[in-house]
Amino acid sequence: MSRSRPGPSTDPTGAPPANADDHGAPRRFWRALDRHRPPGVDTLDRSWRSPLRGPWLTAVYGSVLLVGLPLVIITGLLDYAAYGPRFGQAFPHDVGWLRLPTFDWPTRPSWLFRVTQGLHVTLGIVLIPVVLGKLWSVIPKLFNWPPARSLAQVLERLTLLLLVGGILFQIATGLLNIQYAYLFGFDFYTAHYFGGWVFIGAFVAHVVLKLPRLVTALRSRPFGAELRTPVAATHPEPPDPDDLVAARPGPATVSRRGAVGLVGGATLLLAALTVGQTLDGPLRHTALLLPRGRDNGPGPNGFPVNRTVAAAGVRPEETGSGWRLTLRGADRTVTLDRPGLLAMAQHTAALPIACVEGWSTRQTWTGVRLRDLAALAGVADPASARVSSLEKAGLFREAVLAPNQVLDPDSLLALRVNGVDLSPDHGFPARVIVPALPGVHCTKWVAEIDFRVRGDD
Ligand SMILES: Nc1nc2c(c(=O)[nH]1)N[C@H]1C(S)=C(S)[C@@H](COP(=O)(O)O)O[C@H]1N2
Ligand SMILES: [Mo]
Repeated sequence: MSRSRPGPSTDPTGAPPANADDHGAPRRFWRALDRHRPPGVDTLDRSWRSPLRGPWLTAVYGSVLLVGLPLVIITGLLDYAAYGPRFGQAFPHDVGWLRLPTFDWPTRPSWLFRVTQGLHVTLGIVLIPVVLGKLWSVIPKLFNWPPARSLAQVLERLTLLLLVGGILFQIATGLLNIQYAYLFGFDFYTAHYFGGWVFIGAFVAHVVLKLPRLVTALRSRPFGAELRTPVAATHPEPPDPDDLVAARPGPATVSRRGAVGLVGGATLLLAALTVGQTLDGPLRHTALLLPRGRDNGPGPNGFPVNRTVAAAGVRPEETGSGWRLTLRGADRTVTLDRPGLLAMAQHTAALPIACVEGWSTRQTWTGVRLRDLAALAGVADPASARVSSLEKAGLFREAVLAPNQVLDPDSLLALRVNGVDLSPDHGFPARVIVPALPGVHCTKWVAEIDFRVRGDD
């Protein structure tokens, strides 16, 4: 043993000497593990010397995550619900027994999805420095030898593997998605969804196991006093049962205030570079980390475009004067051209578009109410509406709307935005805009709406 002080043997689940549960062969096994130390382990053990590591610092980072991560989890699950799993249009489609109770995503408040989506992405990004700080504070434990001293510890360390692996995986896939959206296609959603559940399970186990330690550790040093302590007065914490404090701490080069400030500062910087994508106004220019946070030129159509008309493969001749909208109802099919739609009652509403990549923006849309179109097709009380675009294939080709999303008085087939015609990139000749509907379902370049009657499949 390289350690100069008794370590986890004070732990009730610990190793030798005597433990009522540990006898015979199992006991010999854990002892042998302890004796056969792989080369390098002791050197490594001695090289973790920061006097800042200890229960208090770990608990400070931990308590931020204890508040922040549940918000990321809940908003993430809400986003899944917002996609309308009931219509088979949330990814992944089949989640087996992980299926949550389905409910119709509300249309009010109209900024609901903007908030859940924005919080999920923004918090997911700004918590990264806290996650890294917390991992730094416990990293020597990764190289502890023996890796476990009992079966209970093996299990605990397994949950840690899922916890750390889970959060790093979620961060990596999430970051890649907001940078290069839909490169992953189906696979990103599947990975991020199931990765999320792995993380949730490990997170709950970890909180249950460690919450008492967190509380004790926070109480051990008053926060305010700690923030006033300079480097010169920064000393290691007393040895702790979790072995977080270094066995041979070196002198402090940063205070705990410095360590907390570094992580806090990094978090604020990330926040400053990120929030702009969720807010309108001049702050949009500060969303430097996000390719999609940028303006789309000046003018009434100058707000972010997720996929351009060219990228979608919609040709100009399809959206010209030959364009027709087809409405299908129970017993009739109605065809309208753009002048015909403009001759109908027009309604104007200020509604946000909120994209899964995190950006959102509120614009003023004008067009025909979806419920008026439903009535025109003879389905005043639809069970659903399937909206198809001019696109031939792909994830965005069509979207299904629930009854509340068709009937809301602000749900529109928009023809104009901010007082002018929609630009080709924003969906000319007509696009769907519905309060609180995820951006991905606000179909652009609409070709057909199929209103289903209640009682149909
Ligand atoms: N037909 C079609 N509709 C679409 C898309 C698309 O690629 N094709 N992108 C969707 C996505 S993901 C979003 S976020 C919004 C973005 O609308 P905007 O480009 O007008 O801002 O349009 C949605 N509607
Ligand atoms: Mo989107």
